Amino acid sequence: MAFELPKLPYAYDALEPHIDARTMEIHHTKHHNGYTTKLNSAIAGTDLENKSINDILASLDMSNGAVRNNGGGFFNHSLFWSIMSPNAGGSPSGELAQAITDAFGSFEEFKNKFSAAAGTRFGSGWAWLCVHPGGKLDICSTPNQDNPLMPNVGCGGHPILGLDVWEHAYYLNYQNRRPDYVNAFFNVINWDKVAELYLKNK
Ligand code: MN3
Repeated sequence: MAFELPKLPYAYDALEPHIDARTMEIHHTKHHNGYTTKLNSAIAGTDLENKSINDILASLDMSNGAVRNNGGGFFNHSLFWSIMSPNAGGSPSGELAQAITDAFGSFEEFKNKFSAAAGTRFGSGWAWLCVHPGGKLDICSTPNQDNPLMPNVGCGGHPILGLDVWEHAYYLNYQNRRPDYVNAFFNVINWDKVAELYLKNK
C-alpha cells in the first residue's frame, strides 16, 4: 500500500510568526510530497512495499539511497508536523518533564543542548530528542534525511521531537539566521504530543 502525504493538523499560517505560511506550504506540498512520491516509486514491486515506515527504516540497507533519503524524508516530516502546534510552546509537564530533568539537569539545559545540536549540524539535517527503552532521553543530530531509527547513524532510540534544519525549512523568513529559527521553534512545540510519543516509545 502506498504511503500518503499526511494532512497538516493546522492551517499553513497557523504557526506564524514563528514559521511563515509560505514556507509551510512549500515545505508540505513540494518537499514532503516529493519524498512521499519518490518513496512510493522506490519501494514499488519490492519486499518493502507492505512494511510500515518504521520497519523500513529500522531494517534499512543504508546503501539504498532512494529509500534512505525519501523514506527518511517521509518519516521525518510526518513527525515534524505532528510535534508542532499553534498556541503551543512553554515546557513539558509530568513524566516527560521529569525525564528531561533527569537527563539534562533542567529544561533550560535541555533547550541549550538541543539548540546546539540544531545549530552545529553542518549543512542539511535534523536535530532529535530520542527516548531509549526504559525511558532515558538523549539528544543527537543526523545529516540529510537520516534519522535515529536507521541502523548505525550514530544516533539511537526512538525520535520523539525533531527539528528540520535544512535551509528549505527557514530560509524565506530567516535567511541565514538558523539560530533565530531554532529559537522560534520552541514557541510552537506541541509538548502534549511529545509526551504522548515519550510514553508510547519508552
Ligand atoms: Mn524539510
